[in-house]
Amino acid sequence: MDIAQLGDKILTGDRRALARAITLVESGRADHRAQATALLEQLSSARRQAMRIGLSGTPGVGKSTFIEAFGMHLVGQGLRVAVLAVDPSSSRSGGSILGDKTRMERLSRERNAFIRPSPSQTHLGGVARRTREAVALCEAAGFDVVLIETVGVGQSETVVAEMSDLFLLLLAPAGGDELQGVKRGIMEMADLILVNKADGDLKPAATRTCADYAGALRLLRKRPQDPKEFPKAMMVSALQEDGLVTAWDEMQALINWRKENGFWEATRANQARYWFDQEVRQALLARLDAPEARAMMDSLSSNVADGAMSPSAAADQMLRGHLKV
Ligand SMILES: Nc1nc2c(ncn2[C@@H]2O[C@H](COP(=O)(O)OP(=O)(O)O)[C@@H](O)[C@H]2O)c(=O)[nH]1
Ligand SMILES: [Mg+2]
Repeated sequence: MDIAQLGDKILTGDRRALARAITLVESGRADHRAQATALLEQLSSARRQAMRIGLSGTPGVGKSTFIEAFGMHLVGQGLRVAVLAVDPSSSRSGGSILGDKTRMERLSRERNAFIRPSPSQTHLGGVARRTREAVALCEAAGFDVVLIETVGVGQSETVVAEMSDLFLLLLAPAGGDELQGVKRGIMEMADLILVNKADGDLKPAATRTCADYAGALRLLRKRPQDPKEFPKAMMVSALQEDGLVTAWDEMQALINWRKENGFWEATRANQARYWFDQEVRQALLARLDAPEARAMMDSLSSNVADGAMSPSAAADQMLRGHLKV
């Protein structure tokens, strides 16, 4: 594969070249990894930036319906929209967006849209890197907005939030008066809470839920990267395409404020540091999985179990002798 040529095609916005490049960054092969790194280096000099929007919500809350309707709205404004997914469980569920492409039927037919399902990979670290690099590829391909979807499972929200300029939490109207067990840590990541399904019989419940979350957001510690009114909660109906224009206006207002006040740049710089740190940690951990390292671990482990060595002496020997950089 001619990497320079592939890079040039991506810069012209070629979606097939983009799809091929994402396949490349997903590959575990060492030669592919080297090519992917070269490609990303080539493309980074273009310094193109999209608005990266993270979107989280439990299954059934309406993420796919929202992305379809919201994406169509953006495309209608002349914007180019890419949709990616982080789903560490996708090897079990068969892919989060893949089955959903039918729900994004209109968007997937748009020239100015690009939808990429999550690869079937269980390792969250691998999914994180692949998604982060796919985002960079979409930016180089000239997309204006990159939507990064995740299902609300464990750490995947953190992964998505650490690669987004703006983080949306999608919720459904609650039956009772209790908050829907949304973890505090996830609430703290949200820039905008969207209470979906605010239509028909669900409207009154949506109104209550929205008020509850607006109240809960006011109780959180103020973040420096927010103007006065943020984070905020609002109602939408993805199905009836209600509130989407307002939601987009809010997102733009927030992003513009952050750009004007230096938080956009600062956040991206912090995210780059975070991912550098993660990459180093993961690469070190991966060394433990090499066959020789495993064999040495096993043998030292037996020594420790026999009482022939102390755990710390064995660890020291392992680190000095076998994991040297
Ligand atoms: N009433 C109503 N139903 C919705 C809305 N958005 C999605 N749904 C329905 O909720 C179900 C799950 O939607 P889906 O987009 O697949 O949710 P996801 O699992 O979060 O991607 C589907 O039956 C949708 O038709 C909405 O705004 N109002
Ligand atoms: Mg879905």
